[in-house]
Amino acid sequence: MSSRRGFLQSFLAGAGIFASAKVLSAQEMQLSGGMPGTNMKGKKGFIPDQGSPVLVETPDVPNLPWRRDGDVKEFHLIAEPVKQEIVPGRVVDLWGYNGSAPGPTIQITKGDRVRIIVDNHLPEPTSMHWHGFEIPNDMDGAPGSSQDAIPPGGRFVYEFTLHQEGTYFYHSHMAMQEMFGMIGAFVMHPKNPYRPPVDKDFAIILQEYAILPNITVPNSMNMEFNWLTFNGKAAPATTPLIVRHGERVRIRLINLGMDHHPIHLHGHQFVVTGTEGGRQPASTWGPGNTVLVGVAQSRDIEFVANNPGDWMLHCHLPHHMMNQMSSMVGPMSRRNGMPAGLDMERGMGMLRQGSATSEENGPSLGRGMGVGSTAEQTMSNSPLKAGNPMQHQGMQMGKPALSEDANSVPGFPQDAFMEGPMMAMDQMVDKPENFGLRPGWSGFMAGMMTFVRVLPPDKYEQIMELREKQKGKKPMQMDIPGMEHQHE
Ligand SMILES: [Cu+2]
Repeated sequence: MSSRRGFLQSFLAGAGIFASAKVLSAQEMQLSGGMPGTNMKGKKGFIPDQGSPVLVETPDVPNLPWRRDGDVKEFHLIAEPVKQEIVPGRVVDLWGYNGSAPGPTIQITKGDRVRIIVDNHLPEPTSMHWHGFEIPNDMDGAPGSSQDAIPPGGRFVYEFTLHQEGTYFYHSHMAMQEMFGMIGAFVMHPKNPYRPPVDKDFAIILQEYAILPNITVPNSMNMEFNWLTFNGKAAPATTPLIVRHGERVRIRLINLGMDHHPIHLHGHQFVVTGTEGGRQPASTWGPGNTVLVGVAQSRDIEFVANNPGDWMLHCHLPHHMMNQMSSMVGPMSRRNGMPAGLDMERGMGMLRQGSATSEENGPSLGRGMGVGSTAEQTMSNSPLKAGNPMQHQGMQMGKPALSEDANSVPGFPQDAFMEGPMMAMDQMVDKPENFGLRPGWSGFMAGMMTFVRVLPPDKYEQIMELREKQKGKKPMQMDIPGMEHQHE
């Protein structure tokens, strides 16, 4: 990868752009306000009278730097394999762009002419589609019809002028590559902010992966998923959206997977102000708190953060609020040695024999995910007995986590205690944005889930300060015994 680093360095140096995210975002913010028309070209830092739209923040995903070449904004995307840490200790092999899956966020202003150089560092052909863009057909990135696929080691240069506004995205137009992480946000800002203007603007990309235990490569053929992510992270590793009490907030949700996701916000009503086709007229805005983001769609929601607190924002499909799912619920899971459904291969949709509807593949206790589900868990009948993992959870919470007669209640166990190690990992996911959350919070966060933290001014400033201090520093080291071996 040294050649790539060398290239990137010269690329960035040539553009006068620093690799520091902080400098970059400040510069982009100036520049994005300075491009309302061709008469402004070259005037760095120009601020239009009517103000600029705020820069979109994509938690856990960088912005893509760019350089100016005459009237053109030039971007560079490298399609390549990526090591993505979904939660602490779980590094998986995805494909993405510029070291990130999802790829970095591109932000431009309506009217911009852009050039996007796409290099293919994958072992197979790829192609880049600009989803929803009204651009010439030969720039559309449909392999076989609008262009030849980009071969391994190859390059394709896309160039077009953008006259649209809204939440768009780019993605590989090879279907299985789409399920491997190859998507990124492409925000087209209006020249002047919409009314009412927002104070904070966030983007979240929804993705899902099927990854067997002890394996790092997703099964892109699968129809059921055990890792559900916001911007490449599953809760509690997602980074909360930090908002000052009273601010107007926009969240742009983008979905490209096998499922539709009903995204729900606690504590507030919002309005849907945009789709993958751009801004919606205000006359269509009605209150809601759950928005269905269908496959290949984007939805912009806006609300006034008028209710202080740490509010959950999550997909409301129950299975999408879990990590590393396996068939461990229900009374049958309490009997030692009882098979709980299919074996690992068939549980992931890889049939060995018979049709999908044949008797042998018929109803079972659920699809196993391997470890901990192919065979039933060996567990004590007394949850509070010494040595039972549940006791640990109970101790953590300061009181017994389960009632004495739990085993006599039909359906037990159902909930979180059975999900993975299910220990709070507050320290492992420590970051400025999590500062001040209620202790143990992380034990109840999983899958497509994060917080919108509506903070009073003092707490808001405190987190902003911590964030400044944290910049440029290495991520927090994990000091949880037993987890070290999972790192590379
Ligand atoms: Cu979902």
